[in-house]
Amino acid sequence: MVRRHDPYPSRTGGQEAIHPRQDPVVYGGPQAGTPGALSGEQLQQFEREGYLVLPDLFSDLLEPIREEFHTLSRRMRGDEALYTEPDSDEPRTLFKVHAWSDLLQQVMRDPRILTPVQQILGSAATTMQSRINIKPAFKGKSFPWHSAFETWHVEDGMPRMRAVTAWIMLTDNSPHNGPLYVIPGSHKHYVSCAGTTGRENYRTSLRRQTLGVPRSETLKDMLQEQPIHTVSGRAGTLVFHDCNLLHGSPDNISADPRSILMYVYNSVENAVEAPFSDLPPRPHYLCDREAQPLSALQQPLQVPARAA
Ligand code: 6CS
Repeated sequence: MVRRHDPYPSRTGGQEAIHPRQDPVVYGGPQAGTPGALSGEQLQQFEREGYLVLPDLFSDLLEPIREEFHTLSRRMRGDEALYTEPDSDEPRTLFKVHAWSDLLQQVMRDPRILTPVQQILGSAATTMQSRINIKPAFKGKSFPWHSAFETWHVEDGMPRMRAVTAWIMLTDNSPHNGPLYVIPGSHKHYVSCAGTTGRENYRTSLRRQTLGVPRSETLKDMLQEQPIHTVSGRAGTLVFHDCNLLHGSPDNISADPRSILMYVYNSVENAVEAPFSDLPPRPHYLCDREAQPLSALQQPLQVPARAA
């Protein structure tokens, strides 16, 4: 059997190593005259730092999204797509929210998100994954440093770095309530991690990830060159981050809950293949292998005011 070429090997049983990224970060460009399009400067910033923050862009939809989430979290209790915290039964992440909710499916197609996504990917996009992450006050647990692409490549078969994560802050994200930490510029390197992936690794990794986490020595070197940025902002802020950006987040020991709504957009020219781990693919709620190209709503989504 001829072995498939793997451009980004990881967890192949060898030692950890750092390789340069082989793919562009931004595949498209400015779209003068298109409402909501990112400027050349914003695209350059995303290319350089690997993330971009657009304050308050979704403030108008916060209430309906929050209400929808409360309904969903009651309805989905006990479902496989709802993951709990490592040490308790508190909900941690609800996956594939765009499939369980019309509203969240429409938000996914809102041009305020989809136009920049198409600029970054230089193509139409599909939604590979969506989720709501919940970090309750005092109890919400951390996520360690990792590149999402590393997992998607090994466990889902995403071939190249041509995907972007877009997320909306559903509560204020302060420096204290377990916000996202990123290492700007880290998306230009690929950390090929040690270890080998076990069957159904996702059952534990989504509660507490251990594989695909770079060694402390590697992180120390990276952080000497480029210190951590904390991604904070008011509820309603929209953030884009590159699929290979090293990110993580600390426990929430503050009195303020933190939650976010997240969509992973993959280029239609980067369709997922068989996982590079050679293990069976992860379930549909983690990686939608049948996702169709998305068309943007004609206008930014407007939710009618409810009668008093
Ligand atoms: O498993 C996933 O798809 C995502 N979640 C985690 C906790 N790590 C890898 C990736 O970002």
